[in-house]
Amino acid sequence: KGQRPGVLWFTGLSGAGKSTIANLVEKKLHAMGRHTYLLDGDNIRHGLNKDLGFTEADRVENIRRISEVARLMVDSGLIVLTAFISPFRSERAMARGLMGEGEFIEVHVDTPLAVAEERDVKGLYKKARRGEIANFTGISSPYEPPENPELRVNTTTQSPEQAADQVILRLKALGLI
Ligand code: GGZ
Repeated sequence: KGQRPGVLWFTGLSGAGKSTIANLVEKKLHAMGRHTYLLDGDNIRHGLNKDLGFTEADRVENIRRISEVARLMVDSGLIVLTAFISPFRSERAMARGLMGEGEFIEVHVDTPLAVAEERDVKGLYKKARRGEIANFTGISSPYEPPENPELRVNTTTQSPEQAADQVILRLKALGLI
């Protein structure tokens, strides 16, 4: 019992910790014998979506294609993890609408802008503040936080490992695993 496919949709600011947590969750799912696929900037923005930038229209198209790919992967029985900012509520709702009942698990990686900017692992916030990157999420492009995510994880009070454990617990409660 408790073996269903679905998509774990991570959303949050640049540098919030989406990829880090998604990678840890994927490891834990593998240890449980589940088949997964992680979609992130590395395998999507450099391939399928390399024609897209960061204007509003391009982000909408980015998320639309990712949603359709995730839909196909869920059809094949996988647990799909997506780690994209996905800043707009309407696109996340569209992604949810493509999935079946109970197949869309939205995880808000709720790192405040001040914290992500302070960490600035890639130095992108500094560049965005200097005006060297246009349409940067949180600085010059909006982020609309989810109102009713299946799970919200706080990365200021817990480690990525603890956040990943929380995701696993939620998946058990929802009956995916
Ligand atoms: C936001 C940008 C931008 C702009 C480049 N705004 O921290 P990162 O580097 O690794 O993650 C960010 C990533 C965001 O791509 P997504 O596909 O997740 O965005 S969206 O869902 O909104 O389509 C960041 C880098 O790309 N990056 N320029 N202007 N992030």
